[in-house]
Amino acid sequence: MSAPLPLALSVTRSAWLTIPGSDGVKEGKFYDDKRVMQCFLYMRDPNNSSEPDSCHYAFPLPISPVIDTITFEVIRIDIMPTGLDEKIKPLAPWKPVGPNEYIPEAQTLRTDVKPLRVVQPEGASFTVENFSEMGHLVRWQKWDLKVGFNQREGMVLYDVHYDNKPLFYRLSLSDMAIPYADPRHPFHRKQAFDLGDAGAGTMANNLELGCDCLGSIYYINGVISDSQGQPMQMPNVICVHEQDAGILWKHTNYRTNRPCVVRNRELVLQTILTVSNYEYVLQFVFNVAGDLAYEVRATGILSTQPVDLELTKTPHPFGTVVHPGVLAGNHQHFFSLRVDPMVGGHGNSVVYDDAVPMPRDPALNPHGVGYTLSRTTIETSGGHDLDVARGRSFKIINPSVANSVNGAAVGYRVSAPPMQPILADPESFHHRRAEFADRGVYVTRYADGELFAGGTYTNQSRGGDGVRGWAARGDPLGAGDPVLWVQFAIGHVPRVEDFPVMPCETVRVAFRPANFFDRNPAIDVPPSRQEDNCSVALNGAMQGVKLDGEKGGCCGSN
Ligand SMILES: [Cu+2]
Repeated sequence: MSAPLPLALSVTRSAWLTIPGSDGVKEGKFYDDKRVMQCFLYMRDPNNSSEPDSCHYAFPLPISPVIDTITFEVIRIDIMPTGLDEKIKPLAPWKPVGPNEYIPEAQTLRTDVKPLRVVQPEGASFTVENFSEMGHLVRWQKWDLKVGFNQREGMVLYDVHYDNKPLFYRLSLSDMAIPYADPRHPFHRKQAFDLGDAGAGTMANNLELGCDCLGSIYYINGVISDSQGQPMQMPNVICVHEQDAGILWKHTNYRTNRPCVVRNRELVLQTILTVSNYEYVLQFVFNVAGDLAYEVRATGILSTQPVDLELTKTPHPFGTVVHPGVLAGNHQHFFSLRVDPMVGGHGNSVVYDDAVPMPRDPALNPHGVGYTLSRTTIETSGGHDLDVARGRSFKIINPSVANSVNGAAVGYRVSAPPMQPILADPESFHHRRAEFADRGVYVTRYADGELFAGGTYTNQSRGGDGVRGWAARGDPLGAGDPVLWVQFAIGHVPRVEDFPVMPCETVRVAFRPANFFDRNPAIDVPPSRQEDNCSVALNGAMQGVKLDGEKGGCCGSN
């Protein structure tokens, strides 16, 4: 049995537009020099076509028009390969398959989830004030920082201080690259630069109370320019709230059984992007111990493509079948965080420390257990990588400010997860265009206008204008004005569980003080107290239990 494709209505509202990158083919066949968009088409569930939120990514179509974005002409229609290789098969009538919906009304919802409310009876511990038409000053737990918002980067932080000590001049996500692995035409050009191509500000969600974050929330609006240069209000694009983050530090004196425990609390500045099928939850997260983190949660819907129905149970070389007739291609998500530091003031250096085994020595290391640290100062701009075997850690230090306890240069350590570099080969346009996806860390000398790791213009870019090129200048750094570009990634081999909507895949980069303070900066945070927390023992087992010598239960107060 076959059914007609309901193209007339659904295709126009179910396209995934992508700006295909250059592939170097210039004979005209692929129109590499024109400004074009490739449209991946989907259809609505023919049996439920009146539902606007039906998941069309379960119905990918094997045809893909390419549109001249100047004239809006359809300049060609590509037929996609739907087998295991590059062969293009004649189009065949659609064979019916069932839907795969994510909307709640299409599910049998579980009934045993009880409300979980975040209550702050005395209000939030942070304040927000406008310091200009466009900026907000946030103060929380010794932190102060300014928040901006723009079309390209979305949320940007400026002038970040802790306890009036300068830490960061400017922090922003500078770009993303998502290269796909399918080598077949037209998929070989599929690489999204979600900030450069679309704009994190343009794509920012209007956040909703009670949905996107819990508790006492402050919402920040943005203003960007529209495509005609007119101001466009972007309401509720950043939310600010506090969250509990488990235990920060604890010690129990086993001799007296007195515990001292302090809970961690975080201040979250969150913005969420919807870039066609995908969502990115982007957060700057501060804690009470002087830590700052940048967290990305990738969610939303996989970018899907058709695969022959009879191959549903056959392993595919370029992706995972997530639904009958639906292939989700393998891809990598690369993020580049731009860090313009002022740790302890301006005049910073970037170093990395390796933990290295000591050679055996009859006097100094006779048992072969010794290891020590080896510090390397990055003297010229360039690219660097983590080295797990050496426990490599990058640090931003201020050589002219000494720690009051041990005399070390004050610093902040950068903790990024190990990253598999871009897999596309160095000659490929994927690799050339994703200027930041090959190295874990780039360090450049500050230069005006160098804000976006993938270059200023990523649409159909061909590489050469981005952080790899800037770093290659070999600029001397010294204790000058370095800019650190921290890359992190998600290697995404899709799972069936990622469809029809993907549970968040989370990746976090942390900046932690390293010999910056003179002791644990959270030593003055009040202990966790039942009088404040009002926790409830559900089984009553703890009620009335008091161990010998224990003073005041969990909070250890006298
Ligand atoms: Cu992905």
